[in-house]
Amino acid sequence: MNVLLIVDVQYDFMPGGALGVPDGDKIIPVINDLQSLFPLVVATQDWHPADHGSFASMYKGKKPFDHTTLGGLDQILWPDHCVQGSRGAELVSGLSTDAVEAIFRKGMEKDIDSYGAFYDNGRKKKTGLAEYLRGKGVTDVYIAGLAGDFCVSYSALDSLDEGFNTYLIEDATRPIDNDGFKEMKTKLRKRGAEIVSSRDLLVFHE
Ligand code: VGL
Ligand code: ZN
Repeated sequence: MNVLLIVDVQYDFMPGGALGVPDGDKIIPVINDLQSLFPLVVATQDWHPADHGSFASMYKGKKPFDHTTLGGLDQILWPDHCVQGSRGAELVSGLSTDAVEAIFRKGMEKDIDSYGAFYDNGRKKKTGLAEYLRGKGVTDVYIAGLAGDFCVSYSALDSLDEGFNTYLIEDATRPIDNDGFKEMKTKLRKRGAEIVSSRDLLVFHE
C-alpha cells in the first residue's frame, strides 16, 4: 500500500517566510492534486521550542547558516523558524488537509535537530511514523514537501532504512540549495530510492 508523506508545508518555509524556500509555494497545487491517488496521506510539522539549539539567535556571534555542534553532530544554524504555536509553524492554508490522517511533529527536543520524519538527527528518538505506517500495511512511501535538500531528503533516507520502497516526487518539492539537493538525489538513487514526477503518477492513474 502507498502513502503520501507531506513534509513541513508550513508558512516559515514559504517564500518570504523565516526560512523561505525559493518557489516553495509552487508545490502546493501539485500536492493537492496528488492526494486523491493515495489511500493514506500523512504530514509532518517542524515544531521547535523558542530556544531551540538549531537557531543562530541562541549563540553569541553566530549568524544563520554558520555551523556549530549540537547533540554531538555538526549543525547548520538556522533563522528562528517553526516556533511552536506561531503562525510560521502552521501548515499553509492552501494545502488540502481533509485527507491527512495524522500529523507527526518533530524538532521539539532543544538539544538535537530533527530533519527526517522518522527520527531525530542522532536517531535517539523515533517519531513512531515507521510503526504507524507498518501498522497501516504501507510498503511504498512517496515523499513531497519542504525543504528538498533537508527534511524531504532525510525522510527519504530514513524511509529506505526502515525498509520501505521510497519515492521522491521531484516537482512536489523545492530545495533551499540546488547543489545540495543534487548531491542528496544522487545519494538517494544510490541507496535505491526512485525520483519520480507527479505527472508520471497522475497519468498512470488516468
Ligand atoms: C527544515 C531546516 C531546518 C526542513 C527544517 O523542513 O527542511 N530545514 N528545519
Ligand atoms: Zn527546523
